[in-house]
Amino acid sequence: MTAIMRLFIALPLPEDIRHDLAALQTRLPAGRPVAQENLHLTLAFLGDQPQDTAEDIHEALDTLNAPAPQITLQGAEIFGGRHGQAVALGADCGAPLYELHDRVRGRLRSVGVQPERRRFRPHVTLARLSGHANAAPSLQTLVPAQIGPFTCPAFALFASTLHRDGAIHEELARYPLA
Ligand code: 3AM
Repeated sequence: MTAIMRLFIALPLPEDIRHDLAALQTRLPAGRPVAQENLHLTLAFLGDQPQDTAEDIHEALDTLNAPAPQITLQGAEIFGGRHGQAVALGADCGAPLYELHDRVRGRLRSVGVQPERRRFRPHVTLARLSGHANAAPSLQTLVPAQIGPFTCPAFALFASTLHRDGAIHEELARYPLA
């Protein structure tokens, strides 16, 4: 039987930035905070993939060379809806992050993987709320926040395992950026 893995590609955040985000999370009035070690900026969500495909994806990403993006986290955002809401900080960034996103997608297509088509809105999810919760107070807390600028020196392939009290993310491989 082939193992199936739930995969996504993301920028891990520097430790000091995750620390600052954790301080911000303690001020959120509602929701389930994302664990500090799991804070990331998603580039592509791939969903369930067979292990062979995961290996093809790894090989395709391993030779990708791109500049390291510089990012400032600011701007309160809400994603999702009835089935659950993500409270997030937007990512203010220049062309390198969009270029990296495009190149990652190109590499995925080269191995026959079609990532979701939604427009790329770079963000870091800080907490999850149920679909019917009022997100306004959480968004208000985030409006004045500004974290960075910082540089992400690598992106990574993650496996996500769903558990009752949140997802566990395992970093499978890390790809350096110049
Ligand atoms: O970076 P964030 O937290 O916004 O919401 C999930 C998380 O995004 C998203 O993939 C990231 C790593 O888990 N995700 C989970 N299921 C998804 C789905 N079915 C999804 N994105 C799109 N479609």
